[in-house]
Amino acid sequence: MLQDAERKTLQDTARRLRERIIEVTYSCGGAHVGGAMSQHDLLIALYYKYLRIDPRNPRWEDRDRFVLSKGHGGVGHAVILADKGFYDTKLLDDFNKTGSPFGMHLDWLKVPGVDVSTGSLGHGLPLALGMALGGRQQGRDYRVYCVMSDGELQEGSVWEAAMAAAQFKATNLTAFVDRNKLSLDGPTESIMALEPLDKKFEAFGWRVLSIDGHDYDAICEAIETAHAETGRPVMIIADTIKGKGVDYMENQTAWHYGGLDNDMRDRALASVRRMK
Ligand SMILES: Cc1ncc(C[n+]2csc(CCOP(=O)(O)OP(=O)(O)O)c2C)c(N)n1
Repeated sequence: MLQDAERKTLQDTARRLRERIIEVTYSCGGAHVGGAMSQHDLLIALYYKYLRIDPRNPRWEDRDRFVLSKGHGGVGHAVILADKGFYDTKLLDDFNKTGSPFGMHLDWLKVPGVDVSTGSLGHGLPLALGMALGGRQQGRDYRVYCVMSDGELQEGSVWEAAMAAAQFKATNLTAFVDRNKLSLDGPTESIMALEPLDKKFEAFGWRVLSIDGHDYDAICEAIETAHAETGRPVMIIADTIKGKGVDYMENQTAWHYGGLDNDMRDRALASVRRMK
């Protein structure tokens, strides 16, 4: 269990940065806002409690690595990196505009704090595994975290990496599935069924933890369980809500990607401000 004050700090930070996601989505004309909202509490817990990083030294060799394999959620990652001090938050005023360092998918050569460019789904887990094995080979004690979307699990490369991570006992790798159950054009279970997803990863040799992906006590407990695991890599299947926090976006496939007019922005902000 988290202390009340710490839980509240995480929730307040999450709410404040959900507002930033809405502001950036409004100003840039459109973004993958539904998935940015579902992944958000996982990223907040990692960035504000666990990741060993130094915003003044983004390429520090002993930093923990973070791979947003669902690279289309870049708008959510970008507001967090700005808030952590990797760059001036004013830069986000031009997010995804011509000449900006920020594309919809973040480029690690242009955006400080990004460890790897993602966007083409299915590459993040293999890359994260390579970083984890590389760190172990070099005798470094950094950890690697990877967040995937559930629709992304259609990519065969995810399962190749899952097999290899278990084979090589990559316990310095912790992966998450943002299990919001909706993909770009409908429910995952009608497009390409994933269930029983926990059993699939278990069969591939992972320890699987299934949690509420918006509950900070559950997220933190799962991450700490993963840190303590010595035999198998850990997959955290986080039950989430696409569009979490914005009432009219929640569980709506249509909000996979979207733009906001003034009224939509105001209603989205009001909804987020009502969150705990
Ligand atoms: C290899 C590849 N194929 C297709 C796409 C286009 N695409 C972007 S997001 C997306 C769906 C991603 O999964 P989903 O579960 O919808 O993500 P989330 O709900 O977490 O936003 C697809 C197919 C892509 N980025 N990469």
